[in-house]
Amino acid sequence: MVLVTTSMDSTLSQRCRCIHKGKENKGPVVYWMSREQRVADNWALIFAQESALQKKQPLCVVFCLTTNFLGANLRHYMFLLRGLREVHASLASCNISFHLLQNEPTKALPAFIQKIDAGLLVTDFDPLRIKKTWKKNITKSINITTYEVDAHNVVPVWLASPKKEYAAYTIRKKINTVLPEFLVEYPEIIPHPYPSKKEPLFDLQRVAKTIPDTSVAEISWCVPGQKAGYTAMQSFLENGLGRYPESRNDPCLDGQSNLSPYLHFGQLSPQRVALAVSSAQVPDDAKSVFLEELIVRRELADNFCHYEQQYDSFEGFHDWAKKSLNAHRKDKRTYLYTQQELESAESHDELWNACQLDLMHRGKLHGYMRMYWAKKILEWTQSPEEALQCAIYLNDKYSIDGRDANGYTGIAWSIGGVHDRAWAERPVFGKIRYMNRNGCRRKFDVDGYIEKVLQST
Ligand code: FAD
Ligand code: FO1
Repeated sequence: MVLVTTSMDSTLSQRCRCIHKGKENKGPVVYWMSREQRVADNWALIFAQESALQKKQPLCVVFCLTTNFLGANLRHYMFLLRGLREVHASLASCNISFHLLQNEPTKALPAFIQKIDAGLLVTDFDPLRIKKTWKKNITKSINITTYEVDAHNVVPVWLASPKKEYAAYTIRKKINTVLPEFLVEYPEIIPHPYPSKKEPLFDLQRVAKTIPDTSVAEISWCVPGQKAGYTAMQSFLENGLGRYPESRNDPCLDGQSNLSPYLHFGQLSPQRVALAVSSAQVPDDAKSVFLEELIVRRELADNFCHYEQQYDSFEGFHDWAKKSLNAHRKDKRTYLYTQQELESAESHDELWNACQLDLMHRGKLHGYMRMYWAKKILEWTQSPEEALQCAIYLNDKYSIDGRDANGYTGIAWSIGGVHDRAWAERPVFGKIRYMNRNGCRRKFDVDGYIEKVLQST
């Protein structure tokens, strides 16, 4: 049994949980990296190295590449693969081998564990259904002990709350009460004294050729990788954080951090960002507004996807919302569009079309416009189920930060009122919060935004 010794960071043991009790063999420790694709500030890697040091064993990191992950395409895979090449090099400098296994984890991982006669398996927590299924199938077919580490949330999801939370106001206090204990500095990864056999760096172009869906081009405005993620964080702290409260909701200003691609692929640690924000020389108000999004909103999304099995379907909405949307199923839709018409930005509304063009070409739609974009899909499709399916499809196909707990939750908020309250009842929406163009006009220069998008696409 791996002892969580006092030398381990005191929060570390609370971030780990044993998901499979097997044999405690000798042999290397394997970290199956999936959500957290970085070396620094990664609790799962920290725990794996501590365990390997205790057992005086080598440490190997594996990433199982599946080329059809939830509809991902070349835009996503190139960002991911470029980041993994950097991870490979950083690990090699610490005598830790990195293995890119090109197959489903349920096939590739047990075979790898057997091949190197591994003694312990560590992996990172992810609330998505596909990850839970992978883990369930893998732990059925291996006989070594397996730990899961929540290296994404500052407060481990199972500690923040034992249940699905109703809204931000119900989880905020639970997180903020223990935040001082968990928002701590990270131990460093050290050169591993028990080296594992070096692995050659994988050939990016060769692996890229195995990606079947090349229908969406790579993005160019955001450089992938842990180094670029760290630089992007620093540049936001210097130039954006101070004005975040007043500029974050205006799509004509570049007022968001643009960190979500790095956070989604785990190339940057949210806890690192929170530590840096907390010690930044900016007004406290700017810090708290940003940390509310980065910690409370983001960790609420993990809470929702972890505890709500049906986080991406109508059934995952609250009863009041299901009842209200059901009562308005038969309401006449003034406009009705197919997924294809929406995907090609052919609605009657040029503001919505600009959002869709922005999403397709830039690969990241402004946070405020995401709400408007999703709510209009509810208004212009035949049913809430169709709206959900279409919003998830378009968001995951084009958004660089798609396939994320934040996305499924953001769409459930927009279409199903998850984490929101009931509003004045109206056709189609029932009591789901409504948004329209006039509301946008009151917030920002709508024509300016449309102009900006049309110029850049
Ligand atoms: P900033 O405003 O700089 O925020 C910094 C970080 O805080 C974000 O990266 C994110 O981790 C967190 N955050 C901010 N707002 C939210 C929020 N509302 N919910 C949860 N976390 C938040 N986020 C994704 O990461 N992937 C998605 O696919 C995604 N799809 C969305 C779809 C809809 C319909 C809606 C309403 C929201 C969606 N969001 C998604 C949440 C949010 O819009 C994005 O996280 C944010 O716009 C990312 O850009 P940023 O990092 O520049 O944000
Ligand atoms: N995780 C994996 O373990 N293997 C993959 O092949 C993989 C591909 C992938 C493609 C696009 C994308 O957005 C995410 C992808 N992920 C993959 C998961 C990702 O690393 C994150 O763990 C989750 O998406 C965040 O919950």
